[in-house]
Amino acid sequence: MTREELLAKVKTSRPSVTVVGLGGAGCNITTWIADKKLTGGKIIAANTDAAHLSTMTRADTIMLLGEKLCKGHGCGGFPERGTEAAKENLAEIREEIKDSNLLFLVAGLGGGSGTGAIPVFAGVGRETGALTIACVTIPFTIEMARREKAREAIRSLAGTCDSIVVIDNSKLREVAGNLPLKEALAVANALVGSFVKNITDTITQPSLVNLDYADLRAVMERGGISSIGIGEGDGATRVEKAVAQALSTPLLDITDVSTAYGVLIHIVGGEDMTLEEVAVAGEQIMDKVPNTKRVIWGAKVDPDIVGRVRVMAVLTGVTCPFISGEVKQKAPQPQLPKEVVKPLREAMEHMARAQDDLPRETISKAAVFSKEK
Ligand SMILES: Nc1nc2c(ncn2[C@@H]2O[C@H](COP(=O)(O)OP(=O)(O)OP(=O)(O)O)[C@@H](O)[C@H]2O)c(=O)[nH]1
Ligand SMILES: [Mg+2]
Repeated sequence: MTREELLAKVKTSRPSVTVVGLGGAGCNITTWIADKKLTGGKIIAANTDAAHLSTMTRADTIMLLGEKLCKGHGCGGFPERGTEAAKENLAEIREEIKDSNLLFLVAGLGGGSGTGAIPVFAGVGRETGALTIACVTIPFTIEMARREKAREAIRSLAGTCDSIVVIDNSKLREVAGNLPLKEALAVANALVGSFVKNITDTITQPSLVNLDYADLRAVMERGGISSIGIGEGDGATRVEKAVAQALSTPLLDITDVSTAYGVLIHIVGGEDMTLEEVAVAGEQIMDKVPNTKRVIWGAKVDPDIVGRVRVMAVLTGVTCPFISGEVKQKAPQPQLPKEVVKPLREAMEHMARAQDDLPRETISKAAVFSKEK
């Protein structure tokens, strides 16, 4: 094989990624992703609300769902309408995602359009064999009835999606020190957005020796409910601190961290981060999540960070009281150190920045490990 042939092969074998934002919140999150320059993926904004959709200028494709049924006016909070609306567009949905290997479906659950449409898109993802990952938020506790709709939607997604990454808006506020609502929504956008962007960039940028599609598939395929945690650390044991924190403060209350099926860790640190630190962190994860079958992790150097590291941990195959309907026993809130509560938002913004194109010399320091037990 010549070098040219090999390069052509690399190009054609690169996974094709599609990110679909559904409903108002889902579309807003895709705008966040587009603003941070998603490499190697296409963005579709889909909504029944024509006015909101008309503001989606950053998407590659816009899709007005259920034009006949909703006449461009939204679903008024009724998921059944959202489902019927999306069914009107089935042919178009199939056409748009037929070549995708990796499909992210992004929505704020609790309304009509996103909540109702997401199972229809997930069904098409399943049909085409794409690795289908729903990334959703659960409404705030004050949005009572909406939380119930979100619960039903997640249960129904469990049968069609490979993984459902869930962020509970209420938990997010708790962890980040009771943020005002509007800021909490912005943080939720950044969290869901950086999850999608981290993964997409890592598996589509050939210059980064990093997680590949097969690694991702091994952890996320039939992965069930997943939760995300964020951590940050400094000092001699900064990676350990950051990983421990990310694992101990998931943004969805889960029954038992130690029973997670898979773990995906994404680490961003400065040029002073060493491979040894990253390897030690891997061992530590294995200790904290003893029943885990698969752990994959990637580390990336960002010259803008000095002395600190930031970690995003995704736990797959977890059970959570909200979705199973168990009465939640209010566990004592872990006392988070001040330096953690404050920079949660900063950490998010930072993770987003860290994904911007890095100069080549820093890329050579990026490391990845893949491990299977
Ligand atoms: N992250 C994030 N969440 C949001 C935003 N706006 C609303 N939400 C959350 O998402 C839930 C669903 O709201 P929308 O996305 O506006 O609803 P929709 O899917 O457009 O449904 P309809 O408007 O009823 O057709 C709300 O209950 C909020 O919890 C946003 O901009 N960002
Ligand atoms: Mg709407």
